[in-house]
Amino acid sequence: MATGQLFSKTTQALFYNYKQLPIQRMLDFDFLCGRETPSVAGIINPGAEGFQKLFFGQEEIAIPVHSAIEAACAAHPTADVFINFASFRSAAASSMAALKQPTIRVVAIIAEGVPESDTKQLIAYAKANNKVVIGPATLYRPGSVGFVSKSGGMSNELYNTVARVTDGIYEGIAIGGDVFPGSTLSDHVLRFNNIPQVKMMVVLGELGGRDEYSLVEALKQGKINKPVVAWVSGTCARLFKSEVQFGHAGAKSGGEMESAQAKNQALGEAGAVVPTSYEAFETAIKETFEKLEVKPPQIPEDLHTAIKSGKVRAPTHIISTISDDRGEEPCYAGVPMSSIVEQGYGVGDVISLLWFKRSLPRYCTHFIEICIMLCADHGPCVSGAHNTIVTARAGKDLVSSLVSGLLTIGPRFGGAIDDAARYFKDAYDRGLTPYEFVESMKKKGIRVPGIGHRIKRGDNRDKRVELLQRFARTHFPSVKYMEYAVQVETYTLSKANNLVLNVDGAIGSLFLDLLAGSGMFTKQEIDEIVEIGYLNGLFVLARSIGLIGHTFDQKRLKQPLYRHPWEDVLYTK
Ligand code: Q5B
Repeated sequence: MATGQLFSKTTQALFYNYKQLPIQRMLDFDFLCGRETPSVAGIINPGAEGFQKLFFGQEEIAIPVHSAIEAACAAHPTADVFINFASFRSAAASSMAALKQPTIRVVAIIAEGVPESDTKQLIAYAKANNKVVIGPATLYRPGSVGFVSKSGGMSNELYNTVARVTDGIYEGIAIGGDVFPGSTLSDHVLRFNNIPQVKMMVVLGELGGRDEYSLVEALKQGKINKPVVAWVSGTCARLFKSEVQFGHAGAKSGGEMESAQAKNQALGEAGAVVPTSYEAFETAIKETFEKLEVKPPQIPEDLHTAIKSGKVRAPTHIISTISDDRGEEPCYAGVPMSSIVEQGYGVGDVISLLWFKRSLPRYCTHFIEICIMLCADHGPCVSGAHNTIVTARAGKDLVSSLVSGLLTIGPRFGGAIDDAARYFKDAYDRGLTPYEFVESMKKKGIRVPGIGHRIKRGDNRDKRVELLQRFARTHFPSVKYMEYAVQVETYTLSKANNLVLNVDGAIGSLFLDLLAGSGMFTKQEIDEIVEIGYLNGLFVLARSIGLIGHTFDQKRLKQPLYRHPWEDVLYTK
């Protein structure tokens, strides 16, 4: 970078305080300017670390986020500009911290109202250390407009205008307002005319002198073949009774020829695009640029904004029918939370809404709740609880301990409800006798799901099964599937004393009765529920309660790492 030059096309900054919008605007500006690297190398967000996703043109990029200035400077030693978006209360402290970093050369403070005494200290420190403190910088957009003006002050105004309505400035020159400038407006316009990257010229003259006439001559002689949009300011001079000297030495209308009106007219007649007033200058530049075959780069519109304005449509990636949290309050299957609470809904009702997408009669939801309560736990020795206990004692967290227990739920342990419902329904609907059903299963080598237990026997029945059966016989309109399961049990018990109807079999058969007898489901819906397999969910949900309890229990008891005793293993070759 040349001596004295503050910024180049590769300058990178650290952005202090996470403000998504201004950072995104900077990156959009980079993109428009054709920068190859983003001007923001890193973000400092006190106390937070990670990455922030932002757009660089159409691409998403991840900008590193650092929790402290020192860390950011160490990570990005070539980022020598510090853009401080801290509030006026804290901007001084963070700016000073940045100035003290050897890698930081320029600090730009955005806040207004920083205490003067603090600002003076910053200035003094910056001067002593050959650093620069600046406020918000003026940016320009590089493009294909050659701009020449007499006034330096007005150039800034026009840079902004040109950047807004074209693809930006290729080169901007203020020749100065003296009577005899070193170079003239036409010198630069003729030079621009030979630069291929310059597609049109914008000229801002002013009253006084005859410089604009050299441009008029050049236009008349056909020396300029690119569009020229020109305006000579100072048309208000005629409103004054006597001659007026404007800011520049040369800006006084000596006679009619030097008036802004005369020069504008001459330029227009020579072929320049001359607006009717300064206010119309911007539109004239815009319209002239639009006629060129130059397309300014466009910032891609955010998808959310484009969808909102109806410009685009985008396919959704997820379809959901059971709940919605977009409104004032979340809804389960269309029922708002407040109704669920105010109408005294229970867990059974919530399961009805979220699993079956409908409100079921109270006896159904009560049955669901009984299932949950009865299956919540069955002591520490069953597969699930054992795994959870071992995991908790290995020092694992709640979710790991819970999940390790849940993973044992399957065809042998707790996860036989769906298969029990499938096989009992199929056998009953096909009119198979219990004998035909059990023997056909045996031939296929399949154990009857819902039948058999490790400790329950014909003379030591499962109390849970009895409780469920009693409730159903009292409240369900029909218990045909359950009665069929009982007949199957009678037959299997005749074969072996452990082949009782177990809790999975009781729930599986009774849920078939609930689905068929409640009148709330079509035949097709029942088939779908059985086919998809909703019912193991009851055991998974219920047993989670117990597994969580076992985790807490082990942690409360501060139990050490579990090791299975050698004596309990048969070592054999
Ligand atoms: N035999 C449950 O078996 C168990 C037979 C069968 C025909 C059957 C077994 C089974 C189906 C799956 C099922 C849910 C593995 C159970 C639950 C939750 C729990 C758990 C808790 C809780 C038990 C001995 C003889 C053999 C077998 C024959 C066994 N079952 N024949 N159909 N279903 N059931 N699971 O005691 O001739 O000697 O070769 O797979 O419904 O998980 O509390 O513990 O709340 O946590 O190990 O209640 O029944 O019997 O394998 O030694 O078999 O009976 O073919 O005949 P066992 P085995 P044979 S509830």
